[in-house]
Amino acid sequence: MNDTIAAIATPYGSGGIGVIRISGPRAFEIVTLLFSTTQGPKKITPVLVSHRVRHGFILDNSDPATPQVIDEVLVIPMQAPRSYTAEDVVEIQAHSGTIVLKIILELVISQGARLSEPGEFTKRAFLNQRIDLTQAEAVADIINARSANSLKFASSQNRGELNRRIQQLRAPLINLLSRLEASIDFPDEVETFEISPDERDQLDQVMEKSKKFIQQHDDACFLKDGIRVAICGKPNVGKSSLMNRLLEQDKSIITPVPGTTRDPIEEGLNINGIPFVIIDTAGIHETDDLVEIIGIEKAKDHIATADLILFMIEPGSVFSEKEFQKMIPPEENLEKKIIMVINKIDLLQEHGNKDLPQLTPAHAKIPVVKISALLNQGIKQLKEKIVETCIRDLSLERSAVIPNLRHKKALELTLSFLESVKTGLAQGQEEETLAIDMKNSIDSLGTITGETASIDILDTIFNNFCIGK
Ligand SMILES: Nc1nc2c(ncn2[C@@H]2O[C@H](COP(=O)(O)OP(=O)(O)OP(=O)(O)O)[C@@H](O)[C@H]2O)c(=O)[nH]1
Ligand SMILES: [Mg+2]
Repeated sequence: MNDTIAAIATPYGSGGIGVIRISGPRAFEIVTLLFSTTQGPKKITPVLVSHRVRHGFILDNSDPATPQVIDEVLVIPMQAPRSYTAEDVVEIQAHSGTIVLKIILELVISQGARLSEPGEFTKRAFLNQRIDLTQAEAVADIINARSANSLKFASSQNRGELNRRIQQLRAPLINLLSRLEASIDFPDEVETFEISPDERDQLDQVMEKSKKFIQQHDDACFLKDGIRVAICGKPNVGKSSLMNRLLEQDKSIITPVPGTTRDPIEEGLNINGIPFVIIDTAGIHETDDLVEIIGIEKAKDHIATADLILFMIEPGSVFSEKEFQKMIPPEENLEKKIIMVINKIDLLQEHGNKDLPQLTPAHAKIPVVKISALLNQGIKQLKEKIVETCIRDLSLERSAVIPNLRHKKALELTLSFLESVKTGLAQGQEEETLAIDMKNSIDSLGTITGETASIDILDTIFNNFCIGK
């Protein structure tokens, strides 16, 4: 933390502007050595005033007699603690080209800065207590957001919303622990510990809220990683044709030959800001073809792990309970969301409406959408139905705070400690034992915000960042 770090903060490649970021006690000094407001040999040392942009040039002074202008730049100095890392920071805005940024970075390093590690700027912001751990994690989430929704959650977390909620959970626990400890430390002055109805209420509320957060994580996983939609059906019903229509690109091979698709093909798709992963699978039927058999096994794996199944069927065929269950086993289809997609409705004129497959009464609740993948008909309605089916029972609008997997595990741990506090209370356990469980539950909440996070946790989090962030 005592050295000065530097990195290129913008993506590799050509662009309008590229930023080099320098943070640490020597940031101002290093930039002053390389920066000049005039193009010729440096006559006066420029003064950098905090939060004032300066225009000038980065010079290579290795031969002081003939300084070489590397690039025309803007320099933004930010004195501690009013900066991203809460240290002295200078950002150099140069033109963005691989070579120009690399040379400027090398000059900065030749003056004594060190190349930063991944996430080191954000890590410093955390260690300097400008942000808590959930906010640091949110920085990575904002950078990696793949949909408007993920961005919304990450941004609210970045503003400290999750931190506030976790502190709200911790506060009553800390109060309870301090009462417990007082009765342990001063047994003569303080009465034997007994939990008050209010405290019991608060304990229950903390547990309730923790459970809710965990649920929100599970719901939101969909929205962060993409809702997995598997297209399944018999060979040749038009699964690959539908895949390509949904994606609006030729991703899967389409032929009139049944058994065209073997390997499952998956691709991300954004509908109304919600990320989906669409999976085209091999047609499921009885076959002796070894390659097809493997493809069918894989198709079944994808059906089992999908969040939504598009069960495809074509006019003229009959919905058979037995075949349906071969594709989607009954235990799956109780929990799974399923849409029946009748494809090739352009052929109906030929066959007439009587050829539409009918669901059996047992499956009457499955929504049906009619499309023609060939003529691109009904695709918009199908997309709407997909969104409606998946989002219907998610309770996300009420709260924009979404714990990630790490937070969820910490919350589960907290819950298990609080469960044992409750059992302990019921069984009249000793105060010392109760206090240990209470303390563990508080510490485990603290790993979320970083108060009690170990070096290992910090390393795992910051190593996932890009360099320069
Ligand atoms: N008339 C008509 N033909 C279609 C429609 N959709 C697909 N087809 C045709 O049906 C045939 C099979 O289409 P695919 O998309 O390859 O079917 P699939 O279900 O992926 O087939 P497999 O990968 O072999 O299981 C092709 O000849 C398509 O042109 C449609 O809406 N109407
Ligand atoms: Mg196919």
